[in-house]
Amino acid sequence: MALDMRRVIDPDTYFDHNSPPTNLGWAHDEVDKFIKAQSPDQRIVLVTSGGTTVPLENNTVRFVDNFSAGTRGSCSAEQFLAMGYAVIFLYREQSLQPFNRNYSHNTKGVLSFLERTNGQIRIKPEWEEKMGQDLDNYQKYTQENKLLMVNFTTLSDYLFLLREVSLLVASLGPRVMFYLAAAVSDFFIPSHSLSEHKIQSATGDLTLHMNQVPKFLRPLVKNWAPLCFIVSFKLETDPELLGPKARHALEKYGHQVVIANMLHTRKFQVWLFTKEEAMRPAVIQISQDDLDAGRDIEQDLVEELARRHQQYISSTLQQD
Ligand code: PAZ
Repeated sequence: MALDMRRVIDPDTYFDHNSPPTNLGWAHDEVDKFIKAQSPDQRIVLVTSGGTTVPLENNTVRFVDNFSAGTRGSCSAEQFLAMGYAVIFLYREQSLQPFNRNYSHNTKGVLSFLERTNGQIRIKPEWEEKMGQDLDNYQKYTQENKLLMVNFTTLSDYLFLLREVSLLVASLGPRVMFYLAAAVSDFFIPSHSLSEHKIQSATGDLTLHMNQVPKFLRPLVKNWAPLCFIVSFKLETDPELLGPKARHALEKYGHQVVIANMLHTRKFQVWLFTKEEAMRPAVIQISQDDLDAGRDIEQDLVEELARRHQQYISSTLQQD
């Protein structure tokens, strides 16, 4: 399979030529209700999480996927809630969700938190405390209107939903943080070039022509939500590229923070690039022992971002 990736189109053209997701109207109404239910000084974060798909067929059998389990996003959402934020969680369907992530994708084995005793199914004693906390937290935050979950599957779903939510929360200004941890495809096949039905193998090898996805961070920062505190992520596999690409993103889009991480060490180490710390980014890291003991790097990362977000809110209030 050969990939031919060329032609850059602008964001507006993208929306004109692709169909919105079926949950766009629902998401609009729910986000609108959610933000109206918050108190005037409530800090809000939009957490994006999981990878986008790029379908190869209109009746989709095959698609190109972006790597992301949703660990960063779901774990961060829990931390933001614990720090008093209201969270809009825009996530890839079937990826990890806050408070459910340890059960739906349990690495210790399917349903390994359950056992049968005297014919009765019950939670294993060692899981009871954690599960109880997760259940209580999930119920508390949803009932208090502090957690709203919106799902996407394709790149197109994601972009439409991101624009919709951004435009709705933009009026709340600096007290909104964007935490863009989703892994979003850089390439796509425009809908008019998609095969209607399943691509057949009878004709031999498959060559794909993929267009470059417009850079949506530009309109997000400049037009959709210009007063909000925006944190983007940069994932690389070549260590030589990570710093230069993170700095380039900051210069190009002019937002507040780029969090840089390497694929294989992302659970242990991340770098925070800002305009002031472009050459000496702050490092957040934990050890394998910390991880084994149940500590997630997101605890420290979210704490640090919440601190910086508070400074940003205070500095914009001083300017008024
Ligand atoms: O979801 P996950 O925990 O498996 O991975 C998180 C991540 C690596 C997708 C995230 O930290 C990230 O870097 N997101 C942006 C990816 C990108 O550059 O498109």
